[in-house]
Amino acid sequence: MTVLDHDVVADQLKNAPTDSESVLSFVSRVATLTTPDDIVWVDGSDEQKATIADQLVEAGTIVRLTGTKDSFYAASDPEDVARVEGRTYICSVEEKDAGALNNWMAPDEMKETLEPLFTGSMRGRTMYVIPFVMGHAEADQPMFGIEVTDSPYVVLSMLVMARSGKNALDAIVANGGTFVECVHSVGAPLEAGQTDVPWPCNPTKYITHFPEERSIWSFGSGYGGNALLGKKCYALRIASSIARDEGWLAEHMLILKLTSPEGEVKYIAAAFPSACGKTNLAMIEPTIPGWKAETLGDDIAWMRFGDDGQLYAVNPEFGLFGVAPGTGYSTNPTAMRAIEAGGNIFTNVALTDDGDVWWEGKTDEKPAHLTDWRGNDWTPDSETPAAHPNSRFCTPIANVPTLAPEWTNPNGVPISAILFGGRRKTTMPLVTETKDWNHGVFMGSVLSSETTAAATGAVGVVRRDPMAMRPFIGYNVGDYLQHWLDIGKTEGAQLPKIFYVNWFRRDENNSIIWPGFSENSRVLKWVFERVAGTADAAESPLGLTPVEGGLDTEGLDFTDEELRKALEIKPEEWETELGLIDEWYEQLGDSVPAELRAEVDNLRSRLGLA
Ligand code: GTP
Ligand code: SPV
Ligand code: MN
Repeated sequence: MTVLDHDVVADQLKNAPTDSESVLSFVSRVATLTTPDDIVWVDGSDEQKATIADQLVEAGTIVRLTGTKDSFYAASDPEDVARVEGRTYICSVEEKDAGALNNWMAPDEMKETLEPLFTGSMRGRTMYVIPFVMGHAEADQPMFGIEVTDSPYVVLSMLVMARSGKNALDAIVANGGTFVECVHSVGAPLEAGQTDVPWPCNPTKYITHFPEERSIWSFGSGYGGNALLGKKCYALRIASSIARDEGWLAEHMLILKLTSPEGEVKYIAAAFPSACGKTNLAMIEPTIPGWKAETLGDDIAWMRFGDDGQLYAVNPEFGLFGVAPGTGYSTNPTAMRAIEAGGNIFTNVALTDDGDVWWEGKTDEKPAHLTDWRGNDWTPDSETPAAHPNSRFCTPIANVPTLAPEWTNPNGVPISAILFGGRRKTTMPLVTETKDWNHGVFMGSVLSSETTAAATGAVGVVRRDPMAMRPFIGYNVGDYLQHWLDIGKTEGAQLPKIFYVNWFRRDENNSIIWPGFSENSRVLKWVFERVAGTADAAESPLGLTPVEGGLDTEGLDFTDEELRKALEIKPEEWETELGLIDEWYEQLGDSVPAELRAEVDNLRSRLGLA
């Protein structure tokens, strides 16, 4: 074991920009273990960013684009393209606290497993120290972190995705020096004289969380949710565990502001699983005259009760890490304009011959020649996609032309409606309103979706994904569902209404029935009017459904028959679904709160299937 002696680390820390005991002791502990050649403190300055980008270009990790302003292209190792749920662990002290959906290992055992991997893992590399704050440093309860990483690609991405750098470090120190410790290594030490590869990583991967210590150790991957530790690891897994203790919610949700033609404003949050439409809905351009939508967040919402009993949501992030394929002027013009404004890092999309990027769906017409994400020549005749299905654009949220001004409010916006939804070919109607909070929590607890490329593994398989949080709940799923029920019992709570939506239902010809994308504004209008008390609804076994003519389809080429199919509740589909729900609750076992089991019985009897 080549551990740096204390003097070497002390020397490396000589020019540290802080004398905070907690910060220095964390950085020195990790440096002593991982033995980097050098330590660089990320300050967020343009100058430092430019130096790091130049080094990455030189190393062949990124390519500077000429077609989009201040933007770079990166291609990952083909084995490092998505979150690795099978390698993700919640290392709570007690196994029961990780629950039925998480991989678990005892903290001591995980530390013993990680120690040999991290020992000397940064040899030959620079260790970067990235102080960051999720949400606003001025929030009532600021949420700080420090990520140390040996990946300069992670540094550039974190500078986009989280408020990072000198200001964050100053705020950490000013607030008493506490932060979530985030340690990341690509796990590819370099021997003297060894040449590096463009995307260093390690076939062994561990994405590990210690909820009681509130620390994160990630090894072997440079990719998105595995490596940008402020995002899923902190803002969802660790934060959900903090939120449970403190009585708030950390959720996989977009936040949207809607203004009616009369000027009335409502804020909506929506949870859809990965690659199921959050970024698209967050940037929707309504097609109905007079309605306006503005963006607050596209992936994560932290919701705390305000003094008025309403749930206030903030987006803890600073950037977008959006799915590239399917993003184009016809589907998400707002995202395209944000990308055009520059400052992007694209990963695993395709390169055009004139120094720009392309992905399936960016334009209707395919370029005649590209370099695909694997570095091979590509033409429209190629049999494989040019961009990886989970390729991403990493873009400053400030670029979003529809960003709501409330985005700067450290304590967020009051949420009137929560939408749950997934990708289902059958069974789930376009929209339903749940009867009350518990019924809404039930519908969230049985949320189901076909799997996508956002995580490694099979794509297109229906799985249950409670509140779209299955891969992100940092504790026991049963406790999580109970926590949702408890939130509903909070004294004086002015709770949002909960809806369930499905943009992806198919007809007998396997065509998606609902046009989706900007036309989802029609569903949002109904949601808005239900919350405002101005739209009628009819009882249905699933809750409440639009009355005839209640969903505004004016100007849309959509027949009444198509609408009927989109909203239909088919008894035979629900018979199957109830069986699957029973199986799901069985899998979760005793942890399922009795109140939710009662909801299954109620649903069964409303469907006449009891
Ligand atoms: P993560 O960033 O992984 O959490 O994904 P996300 O939930 O933000 O998903 P995103 O908005 O990026 O959409 C993922 C895919 O779903 C894209 O390929 C979209 O084109 C497609 N999609 C989004 N909204 C709709 C819709 O209303 N209808 C249809 N048919 N497809 C949609
Ligand atoms: C998701 O998978 O839900 C994402 C992308 O938003 S990642 O950052 O990789 O988690
Ligand atoms: Mn996501």
